[in-house]
Amino acid sequence: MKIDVLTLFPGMFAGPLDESIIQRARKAGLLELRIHQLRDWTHDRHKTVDDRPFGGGPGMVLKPEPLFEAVESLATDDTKVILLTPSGRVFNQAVARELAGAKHLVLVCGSYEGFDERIREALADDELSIGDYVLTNGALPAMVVIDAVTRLLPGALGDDASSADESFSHGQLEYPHYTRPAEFRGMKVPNVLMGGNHAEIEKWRRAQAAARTRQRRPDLVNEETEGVDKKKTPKKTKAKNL
Ligand code: 4GM
Repeated sequence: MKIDVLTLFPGMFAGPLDESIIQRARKAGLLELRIHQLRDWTHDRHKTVDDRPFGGGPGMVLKPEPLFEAVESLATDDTKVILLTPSGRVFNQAVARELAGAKHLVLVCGSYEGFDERIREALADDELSIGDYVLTNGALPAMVVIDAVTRLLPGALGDDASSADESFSHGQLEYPHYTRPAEFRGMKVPNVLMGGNHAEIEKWRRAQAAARTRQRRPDLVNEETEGVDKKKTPKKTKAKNL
């Protein structure tokens, strides 16, 4: 998969995506990641990317011209253009799985008060939010999306780990895990895990996961829609103006 990121803060991306599994996926060629400075698509001396809002009000708005030029230079027919914004549909594991099937993503990080509406209307295939809070810019949300998607790419996780066998893949929270020592400061590992009865262990884990999900995340409990995006926010249609 190819991912191009458009940001005013490319320096923020050095570090988080240069470590561990993401770095390994990049080196293996599973992920081709390119971070771009949006100001590279400006033409004025001051590299202006934003301007005051028509109608007045606080803050600045990202101008359409640099973003249109940038996206037009990066996108092909296989590209999904995604804006990171607090008003996007909420990103979750189901959305991550959906994006992991794409060939090419262009992630557009906003800042300030957001994007000129024409960017949303004419450029974006989708708008995502990583949660109901406001950050100074879209770089961290973009990194969250990149991380969640990359680890789902076939071959990204080592032999020991499988993304099919984890929290959320069955729409539930994970069961409790233990490793050695069998007793630590008086706290014992549950007997069932020590016995080697795999059917019993499986049964125990299922029950634990179900109980934990019911208690901590009742919003996730519903057999019919297990593992799917329940609160499916409508996907964006370019024509629709909402
Ligand atoms: C306003 C409009 C995304 C602010 C567009 C971006 C939080 C998220 C920004 C923007 C952001 C999020 C920048 N803050 N919840 N700040 O995913 O891009």
